[in-house]
Amino acid sequence: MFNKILIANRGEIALRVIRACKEMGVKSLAVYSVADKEALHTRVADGAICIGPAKSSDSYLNITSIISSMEVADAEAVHPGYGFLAENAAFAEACEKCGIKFIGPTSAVMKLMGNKIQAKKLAEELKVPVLQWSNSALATEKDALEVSKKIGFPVLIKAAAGGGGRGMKLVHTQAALAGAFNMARMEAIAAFGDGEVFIEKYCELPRHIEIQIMADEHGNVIHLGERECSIQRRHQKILEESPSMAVDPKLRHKMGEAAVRLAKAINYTNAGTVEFLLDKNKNFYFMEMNTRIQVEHPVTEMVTGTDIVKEQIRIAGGQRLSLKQKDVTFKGHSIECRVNAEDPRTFVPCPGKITELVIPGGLGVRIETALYCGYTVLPYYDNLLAKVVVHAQTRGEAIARMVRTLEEFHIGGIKTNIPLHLKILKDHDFIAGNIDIDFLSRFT
Ligand code: MV4
Repeated sequence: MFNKILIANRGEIALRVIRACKEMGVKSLAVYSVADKEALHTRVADGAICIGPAKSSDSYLNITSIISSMEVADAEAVHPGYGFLAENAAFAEACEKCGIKFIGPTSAVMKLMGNKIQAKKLAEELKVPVLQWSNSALATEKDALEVSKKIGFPVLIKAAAGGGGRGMKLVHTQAALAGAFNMARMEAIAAFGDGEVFIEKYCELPRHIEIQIMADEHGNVIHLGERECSIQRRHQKILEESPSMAVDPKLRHKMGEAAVRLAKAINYTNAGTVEFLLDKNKNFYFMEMNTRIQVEHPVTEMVTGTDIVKEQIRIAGGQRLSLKQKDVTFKGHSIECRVNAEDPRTFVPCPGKITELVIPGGLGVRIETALYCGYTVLPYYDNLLAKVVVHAQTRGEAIARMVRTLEEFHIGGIKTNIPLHLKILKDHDFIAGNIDIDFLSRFT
């Protein structure tokens, strides 16, 4: 096993990884920006190195600075968490070249899955269902029109280098297509330096369901079931749960098997997530693969009793998966609420000093946070304050447990979206499990 791991991240996910390291007897090395000198991850790790100014591009995204820190402090492996460098194939490649173990898949696999056209082609070859699409990148307006007419409106224009909903354009009519196509291409060049776009049939009011997979470096791949992630706003997930009300054991098996098939075909290693849309008729379609640990991984941990982060570290150390597919069982129901520093009505972020803090607890409650009383929430980074995760035997009990937990949670000095969560948790459609990706926009 590794002697020392560098955690190339901050906030709750950095703490999550540091805790796993400590329990495994692995030394943890934090990196921090000048603004994060007093942050909890900086203080709790076995060591910490300052990697630059507050701005992410100068610190948490500074590949040179992070790799130098590894050399200086003699760390053998790096955990990227989520965001920042987690899906940066150039960073993974730099690690490979420097003899540093990147805790995640290889740079080649990250590059492959980073291109949504290649990923979709691969899924299609493997008979993993996909929505009708252009089958390749589109060169001209004329091609775009031809394909769209064949598929039928509405269509979505997506960037090959996009993902997570970035750079998508919904087109309802033939008249609007040319403008949207050119706009999508220009925006893709500006955002990703790659103007390749493709067209897909628009799926109306689907659910966003994702499958967690784990793969070791000996060819073993398993799935840990699904997460229901439909409650989102502008592609920012707000509340996630497992299992999904829409997924029965048979569908779970089919989606899990499809995700495993995809992972095996590319010799995927470490933790990954295969994203699907599930339509009203319970047909599922591959969207993309995320090659990182995800924010919402705890709900999967709660229902399967696995420690995904420890498993990631073990896998990167060359060990075999600690369980086989037949050992994976699903127990009870878990919900995660992302508590953000924001105005609950306008969603405008509101950083500032935490003047009072009461963190809830009790049976079946897990709080993932790097907050402490007196800490100042910084404007430079994302506004996630805490993930409140509950586990109970049934969904109804999990909802009741989440309500009482959020009511106990007191964060003084800044505004949070806890009131929004409480409103969702009391909504009749949510309680009935009648949700889709537009739930929140209808709701607020
Ligand atoms: C779609 C879609 C409907 N039809 N593709 C968003 C994230 C990325 N993984 C793919 N996404 C979607 N792709 C087709 N053909 C719906 C989504 C989608 C979404 C779209 C608009 C607003 C919120 C959304 C949330 C989840 C998924």
